[in-house]
Amino acid sequence: MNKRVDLQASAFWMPYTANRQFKKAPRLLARAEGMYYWTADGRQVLDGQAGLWCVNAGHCRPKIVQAVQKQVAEMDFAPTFNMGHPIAFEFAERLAGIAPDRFTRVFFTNSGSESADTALKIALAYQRARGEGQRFRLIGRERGYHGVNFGGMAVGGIPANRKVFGPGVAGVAHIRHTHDLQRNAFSRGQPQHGAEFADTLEQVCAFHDPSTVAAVIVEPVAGSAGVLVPPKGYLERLREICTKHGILLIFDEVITGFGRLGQPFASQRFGVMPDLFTVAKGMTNGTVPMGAVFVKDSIYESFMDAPEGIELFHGYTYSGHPLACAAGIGTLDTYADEGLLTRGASLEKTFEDAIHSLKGARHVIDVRNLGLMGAVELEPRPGQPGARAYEAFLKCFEAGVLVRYTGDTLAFSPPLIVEKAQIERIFDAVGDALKAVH
Ligand code: PXG
Repeated sequence: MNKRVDLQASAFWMPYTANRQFKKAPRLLARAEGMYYWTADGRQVLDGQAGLWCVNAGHCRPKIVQAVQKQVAEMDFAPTFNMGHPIAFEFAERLAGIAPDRFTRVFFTNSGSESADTALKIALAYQRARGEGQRFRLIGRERGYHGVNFGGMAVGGIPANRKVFGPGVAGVAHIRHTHDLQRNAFSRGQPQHGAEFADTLEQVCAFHDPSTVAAVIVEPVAGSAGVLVPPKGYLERLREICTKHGILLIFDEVITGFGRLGQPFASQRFGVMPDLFTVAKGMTNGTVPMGAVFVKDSIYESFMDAPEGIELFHGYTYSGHPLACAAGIGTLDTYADEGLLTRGASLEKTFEDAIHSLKGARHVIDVRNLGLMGAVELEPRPGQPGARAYEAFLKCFEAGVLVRYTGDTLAFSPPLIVEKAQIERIFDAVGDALKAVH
C-alpha cells in the first residue's frame, strides 16, 4: 500500500497540525514500549516527550494494559448519573489518597480541557453558593494554556488559540506572563527575578473591583507556551492576593501533575496550595482519556449545605468511565511500585546538567528546566518564526528522538522511567540537530 498517496486524501482532519504539510511527508508511529516508539517502517524512536506530556510511566506498562483488558471484558460502560460502579469510587479514593491534605473530593472529566471548564464552573457555582454571586469574573494569564473548550480558551493566553473564535466567555481578564529573558535567561530551576509579576493580579483586581472576581487560573509551570518556570516567590504572592480578596486560586496541573516536577503535584513542589486543581494526561498514563478536578473539602461542603437535590448541574456521559478508572488504578499502582511520583527529584540534576549543556549551542537564547520538564528557546530565523524549532524537531526525529516544539522553543518531558544515558541521548540529538539547522 502506498501510504503517502492514501494519507494525502485522508479523512482524518488532524488536530493542531499543518495537515497538508504533514500528509505530504507523514511521520507514523505504530508501536510503543517503555521509553520507545517504533515507526510504521520499524525505526526505534526515543520518547523525549512522554507522548504528549502524558505517558509518565512509559509505554504499554503491564499493570495498566492488564487492568484495561480485564475491565473491558467485565463491564465496558456504566452510567454515573444517578448510578454508580465501584471502580469509580475506588479510583477517586485512591486519587484523594495521593493529593495534598484537604483535597478530598474528585470530579471526573475526560480531558484537560474539560477539567479546566469544570473547575471554572465549580468556582462560579461555589461563589454563588456562599452568597457571592456577584463574583462572575475569571482571570487567566498571558501565555497560559487551559485547553480548547470555551472556558479554557477564554482564560488561556496564547493568541493563536483565541483569535478566530469570537468573543467567547464574558468577564475574563488576564494577568501578565512570567517570561523575562533579559533578567532570567539560562536560569536553572526557578528564576530569581519576577515575583513582582504577581502584582499585576492586584492591578487587574483593582481595575475590575476584586469583589467581582470568582477565580484565577494558572499553570504552576506553563507547559504549552514553552515551559515557563515561575520566579521565586511568585506563586506565593499570587496565593496571598487571592486569599486577601476571597478569590479562588485554581492550579492547572494537567502537565505538572503526577510526578513531572519530582513530587506528585506541583503544589507540593512549590509549597503553595490552590483551592482547586485540574489534572488529566498522567492520570491514566495517557492510556484512556480522562481528567479530573480536585476540590478542597470546604468547597465541596458548601455545595452539600444546600437543600437535598442535585448539588451541581454538571457532568459528562463518561465521567468516571470504567475503562479510564481501570487504567488510572493500574497507573497509580505502577507509579507506586516504581516510586515514579518522586523519581523526577532524583534525576533533576542530571536532566538539568544535560539540558544546560546546550547553552552556547547555535541559535540558543535560553535554556530552562524544573523537575523533568525543560525547554530550549531558539532565536527565530528572521521572517520565519517557528521554522528553526520545526527543523530541529524533524532532525531529532530522523535521528531517533521525539521532542516537542512550540513556536521557536523545543520542549522536553521524558517519561519518568527515563535513564541517565537516555537523557544524554536526547540532548546530544538536539545539539547535533542545532548544528545542522541554519
Ligand atoms: N491544561 C493544560 C495545562 C494543558 O497542558 C490542557 C489543559 C488540555 O488538555 P486536553 O486533554 O484537553 O488536551 C493541556 C493540554 C503541547 C501540548 O504541545 C500541550 C497540551 C496538549 C497538546 C499539546 O505543548 N496540553
